[in-house]
Amino acid sequence: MMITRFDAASDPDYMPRATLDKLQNERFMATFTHVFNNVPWYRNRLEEHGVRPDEIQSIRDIVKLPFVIKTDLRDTYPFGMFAVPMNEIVRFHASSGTTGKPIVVSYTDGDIKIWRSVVARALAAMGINRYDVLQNSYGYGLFTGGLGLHYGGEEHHVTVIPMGGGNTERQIMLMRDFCVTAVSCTPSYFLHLIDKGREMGVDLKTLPVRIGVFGGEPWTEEMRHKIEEEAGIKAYDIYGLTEIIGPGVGCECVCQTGSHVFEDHFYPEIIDPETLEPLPDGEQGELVFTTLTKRAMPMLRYRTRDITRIINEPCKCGRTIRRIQRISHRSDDMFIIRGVNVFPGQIEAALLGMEGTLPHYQIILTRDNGLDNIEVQVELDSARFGDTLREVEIFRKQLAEKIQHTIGIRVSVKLVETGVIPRSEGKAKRVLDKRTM
Ligand code: DLL
Repeated sequence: MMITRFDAASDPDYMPRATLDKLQNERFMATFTHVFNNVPWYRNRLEEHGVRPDEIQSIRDIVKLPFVIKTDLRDTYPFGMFAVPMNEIVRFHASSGTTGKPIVVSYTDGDIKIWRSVVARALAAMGINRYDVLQNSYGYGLFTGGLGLHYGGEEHHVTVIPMGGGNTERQIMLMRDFCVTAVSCTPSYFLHLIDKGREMGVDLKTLPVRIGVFGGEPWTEEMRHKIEEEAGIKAYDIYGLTEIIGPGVGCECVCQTGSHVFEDHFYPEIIDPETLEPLPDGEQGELVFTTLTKRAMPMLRYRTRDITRIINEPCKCGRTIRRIQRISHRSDDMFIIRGVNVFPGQIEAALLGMEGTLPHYQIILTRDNGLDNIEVQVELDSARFGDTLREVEIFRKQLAEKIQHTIGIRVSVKLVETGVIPRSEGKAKRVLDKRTM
């Protein structure tokens, strides 16, 4: 499948690589100078690491720069990373950390324009156009999902319904009555929408909805298939994080083979999370971003904790900007149980690989007399409700074996009724670690 394109070579998605490299270099140098001149925290950090500004001559020297991590942003709360005076700032967002203070980010008018443009490019890459009606069910407010998709949708001339999260019955009603063709929300919330629709006698397959813009949390290929099948839509991945801009750092195109990174604004690197050494394209490691154009709060080498690899091979869509593989997990999502490293995504893939389970699950970790236990609670598909107790028990054992085979340790599986696992309106909480409670 080769997709024909008619965009000019100046379109940043399709720029010749050499032109893009040059642009990245110029923009990186301008950002470095801006940050060095305007953020005392960065100046001190460079000094502590013994890096002189004249050592940074081109983007190749980026590897000499120290990394920025989440706690640096907490330590400088609220405004310590800002690179412009307050009268140039037009917006704040914040990410709610699990503990303590949030991370505060800021935008100039120009930064907002960049954000709108990258989200618009993301929607275009997914095949959304001005005839589409987008129900935006990401949360509005300090979370970047709602306003990010809202402004990006308008920039792309899509009709945006500023729905926000929650009020699920109403979401179904509007989806049907407003002839919605695209929905943006977390994949876990979309599952909830499918279920609620069913309860209300509305099969999403019969509605005009054709595209889902899903991100904000990790999800698996198995989850994509489930969603596409049950709702009769194409489900695309959109990636982003508050510290870099919000949604729209990257997204999938219609080929669905990894997210293109908008490299003219965000420079990606992969590092080994242990040694912190850069890794070549193709190797899996931690994703690090440097913003190339943001003014209010630029980031130099921000460690995302997201684990992926850069795909350098050309994409069939013709875009020259590189892709990242679907984020398999975050390095801090991992839990260690009886010495074995486990990621929730591994369990999700094993569960959804079996017929007869619903995509609603939760992983519960407990400690009993010093011994760690892992229980996976998963909802049973109504198609199995007619099974005998013995059949259900056999199925439960098969599931436990499948997960054990994937993660290498024994787990207990509990099959629960539909609706027992809490539904999320935003990011799903997959792991309940009661060992430390
Ligand atoms: O979740 C921004 C966003 C909103 C992206 C809506 C896409 C759609 P934060 O709350 O700062 O920002 O969370 C960022 O969420 O580092 C990843 O760990 C995770 N994440 C975001 N998108 C994806 C995705 C928003 N498509 C953190 N796949 C990131 C996997 C994702 N993980």
